[in-house]
Amino acid sequence: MSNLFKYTVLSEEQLNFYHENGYLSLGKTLSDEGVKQLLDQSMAAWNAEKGAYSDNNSWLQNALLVDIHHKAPLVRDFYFNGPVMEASKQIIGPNIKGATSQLTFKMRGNTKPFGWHQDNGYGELDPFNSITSLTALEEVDEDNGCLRLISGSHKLGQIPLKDERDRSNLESIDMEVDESKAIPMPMKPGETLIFHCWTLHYSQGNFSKTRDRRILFMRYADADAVEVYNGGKPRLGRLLAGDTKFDEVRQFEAEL
Ligand SMILES: O=C(O)CCC(=O)C(=O)O
Repeated sequence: MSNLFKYTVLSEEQLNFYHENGYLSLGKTLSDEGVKQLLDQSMAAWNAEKGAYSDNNSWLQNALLVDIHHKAPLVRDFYFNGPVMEASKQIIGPNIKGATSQLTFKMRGNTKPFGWHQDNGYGELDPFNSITSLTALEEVDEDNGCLRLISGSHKLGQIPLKDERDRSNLESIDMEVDESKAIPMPMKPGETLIFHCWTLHYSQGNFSKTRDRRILFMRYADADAVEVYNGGKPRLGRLLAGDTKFDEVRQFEAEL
């Protein structure tokens, strides 16, 4: 993988920035060749199940392809052993599991936003230190729907949803925030942005007529993290580093 993935050790300054602001750009985590191969494999999976944007599909059908690490071997390697997993160890600690891998795509024509939310709003994990990463598989900017976030908003803690039905997978969460504080996060192909599970973020639709907006979304958690919304059961995700007190986590996807 040495020519595909770009590893860095986070400096003290970067770690402080993350803890203070609730986000950090890791810069390039994929080489150009890595982006190409990862995009090729991701598109094969996307086209097999999704394809172009359609007005007839739901928001989720148009935007997400979950468990992409089951469908694209290079995504699996990037998710399990790549630079973002290494950075997660520096932030969360030595025991890490994968909590989510998915493609979050806005193909051209998809002008629907991802409303303001915390990722711990969709799936509240405890301890409250899980990390989301977005890796750009092409140029992402305000025109095609880059992320916007509110620096320091992770310090607000877990914000209750105004309507608990928002939690069902079929509804998207859309919190009210002071948009004047939002910072756009454009990214070049192969760059990764990470943010805290309480950081408020949003992205507008893709208003480019000529470009898609393709991103790999991954989430990492402490290996013992539990699902608050699910009676405190352990989140099942592959153990990627260290150990866990839960046998079911140790066994989960161990064969992959
Ligand atoms: O892909 C995006 O623009 C945002 C994705 C997002 O906010 C999420 O899935 O939590």
